Amino acid sequence: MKLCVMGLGYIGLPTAVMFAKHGMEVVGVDVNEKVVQTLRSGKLHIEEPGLEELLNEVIAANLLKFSSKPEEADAFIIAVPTPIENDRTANLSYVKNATEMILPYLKEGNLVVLESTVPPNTVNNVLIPILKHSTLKIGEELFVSHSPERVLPGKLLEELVSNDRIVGGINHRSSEMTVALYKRFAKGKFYITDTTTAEMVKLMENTYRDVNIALANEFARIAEVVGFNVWEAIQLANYHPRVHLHYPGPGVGGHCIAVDPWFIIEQAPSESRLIAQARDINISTPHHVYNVIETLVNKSNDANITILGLSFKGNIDDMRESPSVEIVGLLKQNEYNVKIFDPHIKQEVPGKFDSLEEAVRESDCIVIVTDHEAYRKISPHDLIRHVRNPIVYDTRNILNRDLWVDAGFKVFTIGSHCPNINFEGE
Ligand code: SAJ
Repeated sequence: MKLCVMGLGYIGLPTAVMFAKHGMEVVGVDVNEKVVQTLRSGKLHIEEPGLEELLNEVIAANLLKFSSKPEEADAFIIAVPTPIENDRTANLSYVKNATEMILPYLKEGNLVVLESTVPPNTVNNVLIPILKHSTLKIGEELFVSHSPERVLPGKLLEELVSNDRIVGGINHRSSEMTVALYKRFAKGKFYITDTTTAEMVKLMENTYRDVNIALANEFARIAEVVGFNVWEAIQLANYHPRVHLHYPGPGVGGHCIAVDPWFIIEQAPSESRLIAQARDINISTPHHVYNVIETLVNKSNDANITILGLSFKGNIDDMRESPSVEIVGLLKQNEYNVKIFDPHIKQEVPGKFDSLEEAVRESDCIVIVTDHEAYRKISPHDLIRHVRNPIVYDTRNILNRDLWVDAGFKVFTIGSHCPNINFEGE
């Protein structure tokens, strides 16, 4: 059986590799020629533990090849990005383009699975009208489903296998074919539903997290005003068997949680009031972090701020929608000198240093923005020699407070009482 995967990003590539690893002949297609060349040479253009080894294994076994054009196959998976426009509506141009690209290659009996996260009714209102341009009868000769990816970057290979899958076919046959396809490697449970429900399930999962994180961020701001430690309070509240509070931080990043709620708001704006409010709180959180930094340093002093972390969350190289980028931008706009250190980000970023020591030299405030494991291991006793003012602001609560205080740092943590901080105007 042959598979054609459209889109070789964070989801399409590992998916293509997994199918090849499980014996399918796979062609991975990407419109970006550079991505195709990189992958052909056995190198990755993204960071994901374990993926490069597996990629080379399946290339060597002749099971996976890469191209900028689709080929005839038994099944097609569309895993292209669905970015958000400035007006906060979904940009479905990649989905449309990928669907149009496969049209000439479709044959009777084929299955088309949309994996990209999309607003409700995209399969019915966008995919099907394009697929109707083939001469095949939809649902009888051509089968279609939506099976959203739900894997976590950094744990992709493991979660592709172990996660449960939602399968929303346009009819039962489409769903059954989709289940049979993914069963080649997926060990989780399969739940069959209709396409619109499948689209909504994915959006609801991520919206649940966004709203829950907004609540945690709100509790953090309340803690700073009222005077308690939100981290301890959340931990204690979560001992209740039916309470699962999320954690505050510098804001919500990534291409999923910061984006997906808008896909619901777009379709039902008047009904999505809580979802929109949560988005507002999370979007304003980097500004809150900036305001706290302002209160911690003496601006007249030509202040140097060290930002630890550019990726939107720990131990990955993904900067999409990262709150850190927003915080750096705000600091620069306000004429702070910003030095950045992030061992996971390989690309050039202005102000980014390759060594921690250089990034903290003459620093007036070190801000932990990303919860990279590497930052937990920093020795404050070594660091203090290089800084100008020993102040650290931890927006992830990852530092060993006693250790840093013992080394001579003033430690501030988001969501705990910071004396002398005035949050006026937020
Ligand atoms: N964050 C907090 N507090 C928390 C949890 C997360 O501030 O308690 C922040 C993170 O630092 C990050 C952002 O939220 O900036 C999102 O991180 P995440 O780990 O929650 O989400 P993603 O975007 O890496 O992955 C999510 C996952 N969805 C769910 O857990 C419901 C993943 O399973 C999905 O596959 C992915 O979105 C997606 O593609 O939709």
